[in-house]
Amino acid sequence: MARSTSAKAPASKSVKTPPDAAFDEPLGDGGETHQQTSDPGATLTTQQGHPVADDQNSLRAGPRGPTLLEDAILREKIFHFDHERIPERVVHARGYGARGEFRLTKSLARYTRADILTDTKQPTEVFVRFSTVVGRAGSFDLARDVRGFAVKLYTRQGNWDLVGNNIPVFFIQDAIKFPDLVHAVKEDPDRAFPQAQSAHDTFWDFASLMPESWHMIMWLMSDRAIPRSFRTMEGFGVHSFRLVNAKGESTFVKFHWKPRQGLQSVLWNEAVKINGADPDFHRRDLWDAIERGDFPQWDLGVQLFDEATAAALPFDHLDATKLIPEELVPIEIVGTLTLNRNVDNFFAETEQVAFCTQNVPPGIDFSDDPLLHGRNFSYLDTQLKRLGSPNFTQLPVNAPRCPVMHFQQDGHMAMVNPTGRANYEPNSFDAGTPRENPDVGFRSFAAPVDGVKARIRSESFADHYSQARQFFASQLPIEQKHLGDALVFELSKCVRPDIRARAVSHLRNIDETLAKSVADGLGLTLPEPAVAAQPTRELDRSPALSILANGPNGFKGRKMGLLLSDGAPAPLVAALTSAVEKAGAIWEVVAPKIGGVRLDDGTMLAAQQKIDGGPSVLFDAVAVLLSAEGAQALSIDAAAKDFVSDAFAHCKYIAFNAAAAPLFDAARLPPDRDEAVVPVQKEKDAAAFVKACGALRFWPREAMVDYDSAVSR
Ligand code: HDE
Repeated sequence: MARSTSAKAPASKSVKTPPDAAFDEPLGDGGETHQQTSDPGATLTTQQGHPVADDQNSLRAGPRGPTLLEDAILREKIFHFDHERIPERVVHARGYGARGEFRLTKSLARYTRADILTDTKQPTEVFVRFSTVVGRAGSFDLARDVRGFAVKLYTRQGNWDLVGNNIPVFFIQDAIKFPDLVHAVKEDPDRAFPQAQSAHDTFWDFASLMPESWHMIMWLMSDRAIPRSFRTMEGFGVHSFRLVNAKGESTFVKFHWKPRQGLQSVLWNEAVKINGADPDFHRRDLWDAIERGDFPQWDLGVQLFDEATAAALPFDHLDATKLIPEELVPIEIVGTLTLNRNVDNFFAETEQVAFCTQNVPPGIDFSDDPLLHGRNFSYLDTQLKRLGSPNFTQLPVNAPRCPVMHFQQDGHMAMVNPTGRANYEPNSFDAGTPRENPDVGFRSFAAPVDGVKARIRSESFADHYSQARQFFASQLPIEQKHLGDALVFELSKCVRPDIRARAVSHLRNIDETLAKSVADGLGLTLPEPAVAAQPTRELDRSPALSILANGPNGFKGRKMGLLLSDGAPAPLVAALTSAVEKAGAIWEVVAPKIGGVRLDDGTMLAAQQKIDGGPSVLFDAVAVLLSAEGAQALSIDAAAKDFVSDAFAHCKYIAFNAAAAPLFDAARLPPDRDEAVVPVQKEKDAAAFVKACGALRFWPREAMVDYDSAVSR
């Protein structure tokens, strides 16, 4: 079953990507794949299509003699293998993609002529790639880090790439500082560690010398940087963009993705353990949810504002270190994104997807945010480096789904090639070649531009602390505590005391109590406040900035871990699993042996995890249902004890049957357990327990079991 490498010539003389471009067909030529064929007797071939007789042995002179250079089959196979990798992304290297669709529910025709924001009838195909920023492609999912939330919308007027993050602001104001930021946060150039984390001297050295980074640092130290799932994160376009209508009028816009799953994060101690137990925690979660038909959804929200509103804001909206609180400019929900298909091939899609912030259809335009302008250069440039050819737009995952008509030609791996003679414009050869079209074509907003050429930072960008303070003030007490703990953790990893002190000097401009408690947690004398370009102002709290105030209202989409032993009570197991399923959640059995457990009615129940491979950090809530013998045996098992004590320490809801109690004692749970450690005896207890699990955590417990207790507030 040969995979063809010949390109199909389009009918038109211009370059045209068929609307059905091989998105459904994993290999770029739209041909058959070499791994999946309906022919059970398919013959293995070389890349050139030569049938292969022996794929186990290379060509040798005698059974113990030298391998022959003549072996073209061996050489081709090794040659191709040697070139399997392409450069990983310089940032956001570790990512995970999925396909889906966007449906507009409310037309924005008053503001824009972009088809995707005005046509409420037709859905638009999308590809989303979530990512961490700092770690390499093989790093773990639960680093404390910003998450990328990049969306490619294949609109009928060309691709729109909304390349956002799960945090609405950024570290720096000017693109010229981006290489410095990234160098500082990535591994040190001499020792190549620490990887995939900001908890080290060079990051905090840079941050403490860059006052503008402190608003984003507050977000990075908050639980936003350790999300429970990609499904439970918000997405933000960050910059102000413009919508431009048919009359050429412009309205500023900020884009938001609001997860219908609610916001949810993990605890830091949990994150550390998840990274060991399942480094692919986030990608597995997304893959599994889509496979089981539990399609994650996000509503698209827009904040629309005119020049007058922008001028009246207490900060400059062109400064990417600032957000516009929802309470000031409300968010209007205009559509929904649904992820409903996993990729067929990770490399072809998730690795080769090439987002470019410059990709906007007519009706969407840029503001003068200097960071955005730098990005508009960087993304195209980086794609050439990574994908190696200006023809990366022809890869199925990148190809627009609308007609593509131009006179650009040739280059590496040109797969979609024009025919005919006229490869320039204007020409008089063929009436069928494309022409510019002022009616439907892209026109930049006619913004007046005036200024003196200079390397300059606007005075209106100078307030570095007021929104950092506002963010902190908008968190619930438990979230404030986590933020303080995170700062202490990260700065404790800095070896140089002067860097720790310089970092705390910024906190004094943000919140005195926070500064004091972090200094205390570090064993540091409170330093003088950092010199501030502008004094910190008191801004109103923004409840929308809290995760816990915007969490899910139920256990739907979550996962229960059932720690079972042989002889566990079958009726309770049945009641619990059916209550979990009724709540739209899922469950997994954790057992001493992966072969499963024999319940007390003699039925066998398969296990998905052996205890030491399925710690409770992988679950949102747990139930421990054991026989007396099982409890006794597990009471001396360190992994079983960790299962229970971690679930307790991470404030999870825990159900148990009476026979399981000895394990709880062995795990040294305090005797006066709280209301979220729930005895279940009868079937109705199971339903009530699952209902209670909707709260996801029992926070009052945290004061009792504070792993990160360096800071006591
Ligand atoms: Fe990026 N960024 N970035 N970035 N960024 C890249 O492009 C860059 C910034 C973001 O899943 C790179 O294809 C500069 C802000 C995401 O493929 C590169 C600046 C935001 C992704 C690049 C920024 C982002 C990237 C690396 C400062 C949030 C992953 C590989 C001016 C709004 C996209 C690539 C994916 C990736 C440059 C700042 C988000 C090098 C120069 C602000 C989600 O081009």
